[in-house]
Amino acid sequence: MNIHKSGFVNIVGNPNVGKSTLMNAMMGEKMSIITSKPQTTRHRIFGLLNEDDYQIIFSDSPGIIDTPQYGMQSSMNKFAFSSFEDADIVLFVTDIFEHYAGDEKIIQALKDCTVPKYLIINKSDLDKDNRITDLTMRWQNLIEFDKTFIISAEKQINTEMLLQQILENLPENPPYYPKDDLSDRSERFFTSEIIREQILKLYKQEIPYSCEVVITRFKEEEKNGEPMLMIYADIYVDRKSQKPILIGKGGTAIKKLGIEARQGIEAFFMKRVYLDLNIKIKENWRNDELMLRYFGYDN
Ligand SMILES: Nc1nc2c(ncn2[C@@H]2O[C@H](COP(=O)(O)OP(=O)(O)OP(=O)(O)O)[C@@H](O)[C@H]2O)c(=O)[nH]1
Ligand SMILES: [Mg+2]
Repeated sequence: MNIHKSGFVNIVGNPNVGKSTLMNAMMGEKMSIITSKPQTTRHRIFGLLNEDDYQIIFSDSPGIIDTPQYGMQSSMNKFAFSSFEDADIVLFVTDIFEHYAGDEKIIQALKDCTVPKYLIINKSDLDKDNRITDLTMRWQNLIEFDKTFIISAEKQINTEMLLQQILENLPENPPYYPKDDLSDRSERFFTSEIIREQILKLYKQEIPYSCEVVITRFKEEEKNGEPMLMIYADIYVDRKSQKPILIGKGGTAIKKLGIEARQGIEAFFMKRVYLDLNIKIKENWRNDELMLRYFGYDN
């Protein structure tokens, strides 16, 4: 009988180090949204890499937040730390710029972690002044990792080598999910993420962090003999004053958001899309238990 391997490969680390970029590189697909702003990812997202003899479940997670200021951020941290509980392999991602003092919560979690754990030093393509040798030594003094990989998730340097090592350590198991699934997440989830990605890219300061997107209707219809996705989304802001900012002068900002998000959704589903965006105000939703549950931040 042929051997089949399957297991959870959980990606953890601080915000903005390239966890989602790594997830997408390993999957060869856009699963998680990526932006230059920290705290882009807010949930755990599974990407399923399927071959005849294996199924890797990659788990992307929010970056760990030092001092959570809202219920939403506490939930994000819970999602992140839960990645240690169900992992078969942990990929701890840092980049060539990060420094740890050694007393951080995540360092303790890594020390306590009993499954194989790999140190992933990302963004090697930006290493102009050869920091990597020094960094690797520092890490070796701090934690005993099973393997170290110096990679560029963006340029896909050493990612194939990482995949081969994961396959070696992956436990023998039947698949956990149907073999033709790509993710545990729904079409609605990916749609809301693509809209949020554009909010992160187009708006400044606190605005993206105050927004949440909910898809209220997602339906395929036929328009002029062609399939078209009809999508209605609510964008929640947590202060009244943020609504006019989201709309912009004469509606220019929201119009741009609508166009960019629609194009992103069309590229993802490879279908034409009609997108309707509706702004809603829910004061202080980031600390509102009911709203957090509605938005999927319950643990
Ligand atoms: N030059 C370079 N940039 C990278 C690399 N990997 C990621 N980035 C950039 O780093 C930024 C953050 O990447 P993400 O993948 O969103 O980081 P993340 O760790 O998922 O961040 P959070 O979701 O906020 O926790 C983006 O601007 C990426 O384009 C890399 O290998 N090289
Ligand atoms: Mg991310």
